[in-house]
Amino acid sequence: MWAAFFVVVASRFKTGMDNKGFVLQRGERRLTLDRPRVMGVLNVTPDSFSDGGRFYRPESAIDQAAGMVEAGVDILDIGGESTRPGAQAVSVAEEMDRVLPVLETLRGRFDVWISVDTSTPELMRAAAAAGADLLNDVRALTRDGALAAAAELGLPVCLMHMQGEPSTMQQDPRYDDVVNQVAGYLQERRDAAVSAGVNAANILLDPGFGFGKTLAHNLALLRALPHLAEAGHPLLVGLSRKSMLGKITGKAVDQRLGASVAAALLAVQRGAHIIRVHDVPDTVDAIKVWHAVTDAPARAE
Ligand code: 9MG
Repeated sequence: MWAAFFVVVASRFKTGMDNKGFVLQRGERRLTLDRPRVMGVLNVTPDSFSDGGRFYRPESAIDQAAGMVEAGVDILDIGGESTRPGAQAVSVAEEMDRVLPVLETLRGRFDVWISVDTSTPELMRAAAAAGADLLNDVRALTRDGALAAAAELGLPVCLMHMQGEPSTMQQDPRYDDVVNQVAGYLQERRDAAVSAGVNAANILLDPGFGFGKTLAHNLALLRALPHLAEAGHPLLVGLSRKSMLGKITGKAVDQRLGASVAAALLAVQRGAHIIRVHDVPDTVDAIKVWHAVTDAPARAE
């Protein structure tokens, strides 16, 4: 019995859990995931699907980030490559030119966690040197050199599932069993990352809503979040303003606030640890309500 107890305790240390849950670590900086965290989307691309490239100018992106920080964001996610369905690839130089000046300015100004949304090893290295805390890779470290870069840098990393590439991924996506295939892929990429030297405690998994998936696939995955959490890693999810919400509500991308907040809460309820959103103030409020209900004593006197 004691042997079993020690195995459980040791495995909790090994996977980065303390008694309150998961903890991401970047050097001395720690982000506890004992409560749902809000990641704010900061696209510095001319063609992002949800904000139409409004924050493409570095000054606009910085103002936008300042608003998110004031609203209580936990992580800023800066991306210089559009990954919306149909988007074309961007050169490494262009992606670096878009992201690095914004990252450098934000790092000098704010203490919140900063994530860089990239699959490009050169940018991963430059971003780490500029003070990024987290790598968010929608290609799950599959690009040449990405596994080695992530292992060498020691930053927490999010491994996301995508079927295909953004330019074609929404052309008739198919699965035999979407939940088990996505779970299997994430397990495979997690094992590859750990074998390359990434600390298992610093790995987040993400089913990749909308990345090569129909509405039915996305809904099956949302329902199955508790099953995906059984892999023993914190879950990051992005549902904000996505076309699945447009399909459900019939609303255009700039009219999906209510649907996005509802989807975020449903994900939190099913065990998501980090919610990637455009509308930070409304999501922060929704999570406050969620806390008030879940933290309340079972019976009020
Ligand atoms: C960059 N990006 C766009 N959508 C995303 C999602 O759902 N998850 C993650 N991790 N990144 C995303």
